[in-house]
Amino acid sequence: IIVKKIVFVRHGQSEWNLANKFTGWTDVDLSEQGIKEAEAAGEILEKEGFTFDLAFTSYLKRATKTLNIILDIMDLHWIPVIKSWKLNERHYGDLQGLNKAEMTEKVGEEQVHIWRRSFDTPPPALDADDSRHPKNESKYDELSEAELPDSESLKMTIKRVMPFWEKTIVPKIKEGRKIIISAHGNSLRALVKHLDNISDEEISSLNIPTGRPLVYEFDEEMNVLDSYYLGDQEEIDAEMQKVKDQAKS
Ligand code: DG2
Repeated sequence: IIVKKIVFVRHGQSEWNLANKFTGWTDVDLSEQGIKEAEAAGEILEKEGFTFDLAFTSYLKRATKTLNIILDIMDLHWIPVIKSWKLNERHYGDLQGLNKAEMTEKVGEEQVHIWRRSFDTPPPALDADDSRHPKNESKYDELSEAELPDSESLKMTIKRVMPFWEKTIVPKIKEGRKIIISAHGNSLRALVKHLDNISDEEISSLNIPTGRPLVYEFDEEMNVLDSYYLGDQEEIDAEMQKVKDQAKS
């Protein structure tokens, strides 16, 4: 059988991952460590013999810059890059900009866990007149009223990520294109939930580390044959645990 491989990567550490703030659609930059993580991702992909001829990313610079750094390291500047808001991070509503650990002190661990990992409870919504609302950003002008989020649960995120996956990405995988997707903790959790058939309950314990290439192998019917992170597995496990514990006070 012909095995098709694709690579997902959560952007390297962002300024607000570092500051431990709820980020969502806030367009923050990579931290210095995040840049290094992206470089290391490019290096290990090259070392493991990966190459790409098509890339997908979000409208958020922490993901696009991570992709650019990886493509720079791999000398793959030429490949087409398709950007879509549908790969954006889950919108974190009115929580955007608040510190995760401080909020745990304020409202308790359980409430923050619901905000971060509930399948279908969205965080508190942004007011329509809030200056952070995506309707005030020209990069989201293409979105209809109904598409513009003021907060999203994972379930709502799945509703916009999965059609993009099915209609735009899967046909390219089937054509045999060699694809890398640079996205975000929760937009990737949406994809992994689908690919690994994870239940609504179990997905709450899945955490994705920054800057670590995650490889999926498919057969020609798009059945998942295997999936694995590139890199030191012990380090990666520790990083996943850190993401999980991020909101601890
Ligand atoms: C983080 C994820 O998104 O946070 O929006 O704060 O992947 O873009 O850094 P990312 C955010 P958690 O849901 O893990 O708290």
